[in-house]
Order: sequence, then structure tokens, then C-alpha cells
Amino acid sequence: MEEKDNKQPKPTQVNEDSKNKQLEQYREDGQGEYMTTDQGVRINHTDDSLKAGQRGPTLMEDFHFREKMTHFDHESIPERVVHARGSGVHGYFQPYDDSLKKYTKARFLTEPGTRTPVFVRFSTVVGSRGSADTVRDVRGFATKFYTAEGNYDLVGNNMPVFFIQDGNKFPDLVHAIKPMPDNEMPQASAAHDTFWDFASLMPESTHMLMWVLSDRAIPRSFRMMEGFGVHTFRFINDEGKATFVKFHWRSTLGANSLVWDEAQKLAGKDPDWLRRDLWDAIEMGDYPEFELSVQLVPEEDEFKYDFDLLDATKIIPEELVPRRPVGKMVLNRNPDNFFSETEQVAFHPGNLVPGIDVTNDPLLQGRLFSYIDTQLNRFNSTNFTEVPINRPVAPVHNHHGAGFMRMTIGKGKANYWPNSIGNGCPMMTPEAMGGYVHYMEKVEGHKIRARSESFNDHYSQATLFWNSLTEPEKEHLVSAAHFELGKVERKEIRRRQVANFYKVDPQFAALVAAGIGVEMPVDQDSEPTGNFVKDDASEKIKKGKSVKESPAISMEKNKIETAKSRRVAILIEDGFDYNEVMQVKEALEAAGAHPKIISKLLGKRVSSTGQEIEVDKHHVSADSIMFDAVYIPDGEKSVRKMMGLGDALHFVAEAFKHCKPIATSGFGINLLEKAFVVGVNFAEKDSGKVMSHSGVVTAGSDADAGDFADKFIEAIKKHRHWDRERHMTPA
Ligand code: HDE
Repeated sequence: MEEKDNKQPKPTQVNEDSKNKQLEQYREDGQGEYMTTDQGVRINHTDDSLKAGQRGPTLMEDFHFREKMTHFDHESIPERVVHARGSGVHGYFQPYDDSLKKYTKARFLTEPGTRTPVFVRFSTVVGSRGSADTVRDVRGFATKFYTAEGNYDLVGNNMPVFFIQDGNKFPDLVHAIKPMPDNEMPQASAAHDTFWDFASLMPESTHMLMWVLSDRAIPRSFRMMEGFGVHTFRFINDEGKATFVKFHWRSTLGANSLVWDEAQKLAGKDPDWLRRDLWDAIEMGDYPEFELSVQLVPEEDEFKYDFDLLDATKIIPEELVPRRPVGKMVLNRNPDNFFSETEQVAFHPGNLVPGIDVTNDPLLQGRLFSYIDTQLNRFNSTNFTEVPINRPVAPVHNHHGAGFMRMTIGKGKANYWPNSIGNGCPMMTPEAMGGYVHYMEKVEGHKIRARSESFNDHYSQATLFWNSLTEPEKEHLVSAAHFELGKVERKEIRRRQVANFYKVDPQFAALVAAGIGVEMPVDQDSEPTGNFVKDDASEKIKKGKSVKESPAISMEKNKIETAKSRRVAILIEDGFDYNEVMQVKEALEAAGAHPKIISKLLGKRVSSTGQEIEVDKHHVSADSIMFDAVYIPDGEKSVRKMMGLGDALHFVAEAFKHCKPIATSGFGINLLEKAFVVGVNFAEKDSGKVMSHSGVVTAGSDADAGDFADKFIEAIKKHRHWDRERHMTPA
């Protein structure tokens, strides 16, 4: 018998590169190698199958053909039933300091020196794997932290609340929002009768509907959205004390949206828009950065607010509990293989590490069952945890043995616990040494299919949301409702939804009703579908604190002004002003923006002074919807040519309609006039002035190019100039 080793294992350490190193052993690259079969036999010819005669049938003995074809035939696995379309990226997370130690013993959140590797998958929810990125939808924001204490998954969304309160309603919600069961239409859209039928019968969805109809549902980029853990979780500290916690991600670029017309056009012109944006940003070194923050609520304060912390249709307004910054995540490496990493990654809100635990939120409880269950459907085996992207960096030792595609080779005879012949290994870990112990919450009660009355306020926070938006945000929300409900064929469903909106805000409901052929006031009502029962909790929260407005909800009020990574189109033809282009281009690059030269045709364009410049994209491959801003340099010949080009005029008019910054100087002002850029006072074409009005920056040909570039960059930093929507209407 072997000597029992009494030495205690050392705690695992991780660093930024730990996961990358682990993945390295699984990477394969055929560079400089011979092609082989799966058995390692070198292949001598792969263009023809083995036949009986040049024109004869293929032979069964052709092992190379059989193997190649079988692999191909089995390439597909079921896509995720929701969140099927996603984009993954590697990076790391690092806490700022150890101040959270008071609340949690999770080492990755409290050891400032540790960079924990992460893999993040951003996703849309409703569409299938091949659907478009820019549809109106919730975005998934799932993060796997490969911590020294095991994998921790924060499987969140870009909106802080959800449609339903209990996991048991999830299949209904998803059936209703997915394409219709008879004709499988529409793809990746909630704008159809079944979804709004369900939603209008489920008043608890009202708050989430406000978020989904808002600009949050059409993000400009995965790099420019917020992330939320949604549920209330629990932190546990070294003394075993618990604190309620909500998780937030904030991008250092802020949160920006597209406009709906643009989102729809992008879905056709570049369905990969968000995926490409993320990939390209990382390839260019524009690493997305997200700050993690938490809202902490002591257990004693569980009933201090006018909503139930366990209700996932509620936020904790930041004005009641401020966010506390914890650390930063940097995403800096694209995956090597989409299938192996982004498709095979498997998240689960129940992947917890010591220091973090769940609560009794009935939506979260439902999720704790669903994720592994659906992963068994996707991977057909419990051993998906051994796939490289899912493997923890922390060592794994247990007695799980068999199952399809088991990869680990367990040594020894003792595959059970307790054992003596395996030296009692692997051992149990005491809590003090990092063994996971579930929070000892006291629970008791009758078995009952019901919800506490404390979950039965479905409108206050929807109203709070409406009250917190700026005017342009409200207008966007109303037009989104016109689109979504306008696609609903059954008038009674539209009426029922307006009746719910009436309880949010009568004026909001009236604005919606006016666009969808429904009269106000509406008398129809929807009965809550839950079985609500009065209890202690509902009595207590009645006296709880609330707010009427929460500026933190508005994207506009929290805009971060930056030109970093903005894409700027420079429209030129032969005869452009070379010096001006070079100066503006340099200033844009210095501000972190990415200028691109666009022209009718690819190739080189010649300036008015004879210098050549290489075109990056031509009009057939680039539209204004693919850029954040447009610049038309001076140069009479160049501008005159564009004034006769439908594509160039459309480019400018569309950018104007989408409220994007536009800059031009000297003769270029003529192009703006021709493109129906209206309601703006332009600078005199021959003056020394630079003027900036609603994101349209114009300069006379004698103006200072530096000043012109600065004002353009200022306009770019604002991203969109919504006031244009109300005060100027392009023809
Ligand atoms: Fe999910 N969700 N979900 N969800 N969810 C899945 O798990 C589910 C919910 C979220 O990039 C599935 O592996 C139930 C809330 C993300 O791989 C599935 C309920 C939030 C992702 C599932 C919810 C999310 C998923 C499908 C209600 C935000 C993509 C594939 C009880 C906090 C993860 C899979 C990735 C994926 C179930 C509600 C976020 C079916 C039952 C709330 C980001 O298990």
C-alpha cells in the first residue's frame, strides 16, 4: 500500500494567462505538417474517392472517404434553444482592491493582484444561429471566470430585469416570442401576435417591455452596453455572514444605441454587424473594458424597499443603493475556433465559488435546473465540462467516471467515497480552506404553488422607467411600440397592451394608441396570471422606500463622451483637398477614431494638388449605416462629382437622418444642401468660420483645419444628435 501523503494541497493560483496556457495543449495547427486520417495515417490523395475503375462506383473500403464524410455529416449540434447566436471573446478580470473582503470571501473579487482569466459570450436571445445581430432584442452577457477556486459564471443580460417572475413561465414566454409555430415567422423578432398576446396577458412583463422597447434593445456595439446579473445573489464573508448583491457591468465607452431604421438596414447589409464590430475592435487593439460594480443590501434591510428583492422584474434604483465599483474586465483576445470555444462554451448560473450564493428568487431557482439540462441536450453527455473551453483552471478531482466521451483517465481502484484503499482521496476540504458550503438560510413553509403579494406590483417600476427617460428616449420608445404593436394583426391584443401601458402612464398609452389604431381611454383589462397570497413580506414592503425617477436608467443621461473606436467615413473623389484630409484624419486618429476613405470605386484617388490616396471601401460595399460619422473634405472637383452621385448623396442624407455627426468645409457645403441637410445654419463657404449645429460641423475654406477637426471630434463624442429628429426633417 502506498504511503499516505499528509501534506495539504496548496491553494491554486491563477493569472491572466492561465486559461490560455491550458488551451494551448489542445490547439492544433497543420502548418508544415502532413494531412492524416484521425488515426494519424498520412493521406496521399483527398480529391477523389476510391473507385472500381475511373468511372466506377465508390468502394466501401475507402476509409478516408468514410471518415471524412462521417465527420461532416455529424458536424452540427443543436443550437441553444435561446441565445443561439453569440460571439465569444477571452480576457481577464482584476479587482481594484480588497474592500469587498468584508462581504465576500470570493478570492477573485478581493485579491487585487490577481488577474482571473475570463471568457465572455455576448448574444441575442430570440433569433437562430444564423439570424441578424441588430434585431430588437435583449442581449446576453455571460461571463465565465476561471478562478483559482473553480469556475464562476455570471450569466447576465444587457437589461436589469426580466419578463417573468417564475421560471415555470419561461417555456411559455419563449414559445410566444419565438417564430409562430405554424409558419416559423417572423425570425428573431417579438413583433407578432403570439408574443404580444402573451405579454398583454402577463402584466408582470410590463417593466421589461419598457426596456425592450427602449434603445437598449438595439445596441450600437456589444462593447457599448451595460450588463446586469438581474437576480439578487448573496455574498458570504469569512464569518459566514450574508449580504444581498446585484451585479452590474459598465463599459468604459458607455452605452450607445443604433436607430431603428439603421438597425433594420444593417440586418440586411451586414447581419454580422455586432459580431464583426467586436472581432475587429479586438484585432485593432481597441480592447473592450467593462467595470464590474455591485449594489449591496444588508440582510437586515431585505424589506426596506417597496419591492421584493427576490422579484426579477424589479431593479434596485441606484438612487436608493448606489453602485460600488469593484474591478475591471478587459477583453483582449479573439477565440481561435468558433465552434470549439464560442459554441461549446456552457454557462450555468449555478456555477458558484465560495463567497457567492443564490437566493430564493423563483426565476433564478428555475434557471438552476435549466442550464445543465439544456446542455445535456446540446452535448449529449455530462462530460461537456471536460471540453477545453469549459474546463476550470482549478484542478478537478472527483469520482465521476463514465459517460459518453469521458476524457480524463481516472487512475486507481477507489472510485467511491468514503474509501481507504485510495488513501481517502480525493479529500474533503474544510470550509476554512475553501470548501464550498451553501448558505445556511432558514426556510420553512407549506408546499404551495403561489407567489407572495410582494411580487404583485407590476407597474410602479415601469412608470419609474418612463419617468427617467429623456424626451428623445421617450419618443424612440413610442415609435418602437408603434412598430412592434403595429405588426400585431389582432386589434384586441393591441388594445389589451395599451390598457396595460395606461397603468404605466396615461400619456404614454395615448401616444402608443394613436399610432396603432386603438382608441383611448381603453377599458379592457388583463388579470394577473399569478396566484398571489398575502404574507409578512408583502405587508413589510408596503412601507418600503421608493423613488419616482432614476437618472441612472437613462442611457442619454449617462452617456460617456468619447471618440474612441468610432468609425468615420471620409467621402472623396478625384480633386479633394489633400492637406485638409490629412490634418483631419490625423486628428481623428489621435482621438482614437478610425477614419476610412470611401469613394465610388476602389483604387487610388488623386487630390487637387496631385497626391494620391488609397480608397478603403467603395460605395457598393459601404453605407452610412456602417459608420458613426461622415466627413466631406473641400475640393470643388471632388464635391461636384459627388453631387452627381446618388450613392454619395444618399450616404450624407442617411447619416443626417440617423442623427450622426457630419462635417464638411468650403465647397463641400454644397453637397450638404443637395443632400437635403436642412435646419442647419452653415458657415459661409469662403469664410474663416467653423460652425457646429446639431452635430453638423461646417467651415469656410479659409477656416483653421485644426479648429474644424476639434469641433468635428466634439460632435463625434456625443455619438448621436437626437435634437435633429424633432427640429429638422430631411426631405
Ligand atoms: Fe437564460 N437560458 N434562462 N436567462 N440565458 C439559457 O442555457 C433560462 C434568464 C442567459 O452565451 C439556456 O446554455 C431559464 C435570465 C444568457 O451560452 C437555457 C430562465 C437571464 C444565456 C436558459 C432564463 C438569462 C442564457 C439556453 C428563466 C439574465 C446564454 C442555452 C427561469 C440574467 C449563455 C443554455 C451563453 C441561456 C434558461 C432566464 C441569461 C435554456 C429557464 C433572467 C446570457 O438553459
